[in-house]
Amino acid sequence: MRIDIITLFPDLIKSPFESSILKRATNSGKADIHFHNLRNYATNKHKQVDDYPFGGGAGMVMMIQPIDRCIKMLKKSRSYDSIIYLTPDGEKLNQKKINHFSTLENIIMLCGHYKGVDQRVRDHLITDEVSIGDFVLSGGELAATILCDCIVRLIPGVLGDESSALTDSFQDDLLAPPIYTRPANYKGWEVPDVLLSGNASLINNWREEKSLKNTQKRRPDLLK
Ligand code: 6GU
Repeated sequence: MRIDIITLFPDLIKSPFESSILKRATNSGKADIHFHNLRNYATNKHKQVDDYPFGGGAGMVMMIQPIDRCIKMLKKSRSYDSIIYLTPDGEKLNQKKINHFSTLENIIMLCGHYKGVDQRVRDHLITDEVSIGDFVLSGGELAATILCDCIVRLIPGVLGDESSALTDSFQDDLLAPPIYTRPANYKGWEVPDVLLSGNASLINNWREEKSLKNTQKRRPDLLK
């Protein structure tokens, strides 16, 4: 999978790709991530990428020309399955959407800043609009990083234990059960006996029950 991230602040998000799962995925070639500094696609000599909003109002608007040039350049070399704009007024991200994105070959992510992009970018160049939740970030970069992380870990072969993505919270609309490791007793705080029993079917039942109880207690909305 190839992901092209278009941003005014590439340095803001390069480092998360240099550790852990994202690093392993890129080093092994399973994920191919490229950063594009929008300023390099500015069309005037001041390298301008934003301008005042028509009709007045506070804040600046990201101009269409640099974004169009950058996307056009990328499209010359390959076709894209999805061109995602990260914006707080996009569709709220969930595991189902992430599962879908993880099946795609080529994705562009456009990170918004200031007041956002000229509406014509959204109307004519973007195929998907994603928000990561009901709160406002200062830009789309951190959201794009989160989206990349969520997608890349689902690419086959990226996670060490192949089954582990399947037992994530949300993968079946249930929260994950509690987990424990050694020591079985720490300062008198004990691990539930059933997990030490060696009885796989008892353990499975316990985990399913805990998943359901956790979900009922913390996220009843998921059960509807
Ligand atoms: Cl995708 N961008 C920004 N700027 N804020 C957000 C967001 C995205 N998702 C939630 N808040």
